[in-house]
Amino acid sequence: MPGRASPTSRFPQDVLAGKAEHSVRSVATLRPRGVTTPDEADNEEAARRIDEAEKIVVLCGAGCRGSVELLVDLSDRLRAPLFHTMRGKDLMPYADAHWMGGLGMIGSKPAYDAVQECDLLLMVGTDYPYSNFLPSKGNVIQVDERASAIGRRTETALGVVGSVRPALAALNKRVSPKSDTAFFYKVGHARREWDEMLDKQGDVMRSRDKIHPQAVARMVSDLAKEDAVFVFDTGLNTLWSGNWIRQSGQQRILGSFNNAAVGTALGQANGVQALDRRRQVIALTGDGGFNMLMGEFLTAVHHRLPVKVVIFDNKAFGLITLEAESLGILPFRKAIEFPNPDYAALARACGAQGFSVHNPALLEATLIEAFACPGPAIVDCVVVADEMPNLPHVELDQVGRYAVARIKEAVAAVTGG
Ligand SMILES: Cc1ncc(C[n+]2csc(CCOP(=O)(O)OP(=O)(O)O)c2C)c(N)n1
Ligand SMILES: [Mg+2]
Repeated sequence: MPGRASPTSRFPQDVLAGKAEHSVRSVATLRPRGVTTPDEADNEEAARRIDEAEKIVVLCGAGCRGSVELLVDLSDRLRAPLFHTMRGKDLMPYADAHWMGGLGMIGSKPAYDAVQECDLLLMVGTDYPYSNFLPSKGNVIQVDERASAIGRRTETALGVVGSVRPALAALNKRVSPKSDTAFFYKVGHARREWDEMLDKQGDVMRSRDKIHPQAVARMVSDLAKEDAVFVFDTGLNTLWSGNWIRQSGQQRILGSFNNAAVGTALGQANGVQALDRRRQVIALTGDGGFNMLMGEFLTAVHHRLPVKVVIFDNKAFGLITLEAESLGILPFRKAIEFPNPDYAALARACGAQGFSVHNPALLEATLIEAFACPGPAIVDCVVVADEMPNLPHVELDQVGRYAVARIKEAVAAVTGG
């Protein structure tokens, strides 16, 4: 797909049932996407700017798939931390010292700080959309085979139009190695401290009587197979899954990351599972998202797709509360909050297995049992509804607005208003 728009195909039945009389010659001309070789002059200029810079950060997007060893090589040569976009997260193991985490809300303060502090940000294979996390002073080199992506999100000093692999190979050949490791280790240290905070937030026994959503994501991560496929839905749950899953490097993370369409995780999980029935496929979804397209669970049962559905059950469109609060608007709770069905009973009524867990002490055992089911299963994880996500980068005035919204809510709670 040259433009990479989300494709929609509809075929009339008679087309599907029709028989081609001749072989189709043009099939032979279909090839996987070709490689775009960057311009030599651009490679030279990129290498020159890299050589001039001291502190370099690399932001890696989904376009880096298939080029991981070149990224590591570049990171070693430049002593440059590698950060990733959401779609890039699964490219390398969480534990790899080069792979310092995400940028943005699915990301950390150390990533934000490093990007703001660096002399040069190299954006590779990404159309990362959150401009307020990117530098605004133009110290950016962007490598992308889509010329249209270059300079689209922030001011860019140099655009290299080309596929990631040849571009990285060209840079690795040209750049002079750097010896100063101070920035790399400083960022690495900050990242480890951030991770320790995540560990605490994701500790299943943080509260004795309630499950925090971070613990659900972390437990799923700890129990998943080395090559599991996680499919995320959209909402607050994307933040829990995105920040607390520690990917192995062989696992895949999929989701509606460009469109942010709520309710799509289970349908995607079914599709992935249909391609490989032996691979562990885990859909992580909010309750709102699951409710929107819960019929997909019948598809899983019908086609014997052993997907596992983990529901973050907060009885609300959680992210919408936060969106309202960030604008200083009182959330319209009648529309945001809703009752849920008994998901475990629903799973059984569909002919599958269902589990429900409220007690943090039982979370691990419940997930182990559910993941061991040979067929599809739902795990209803009843989680704390008012958990706040970390805000690696929040403008002070936004913090102010949160506070205003909280005060308005407190007043409303007291006055009934
Ligand atoms: C198809 C679609 N409808 C609505 C939205 C707007 N939206 C974004 S997040 C969200 C809330 C999702 O709620 P839930 O699945 O319960 O997840 P939570 O935020 O509670 O984790 C909504 C409605 C969207 N992105 N896509
Ligand atoms: Mg919800």
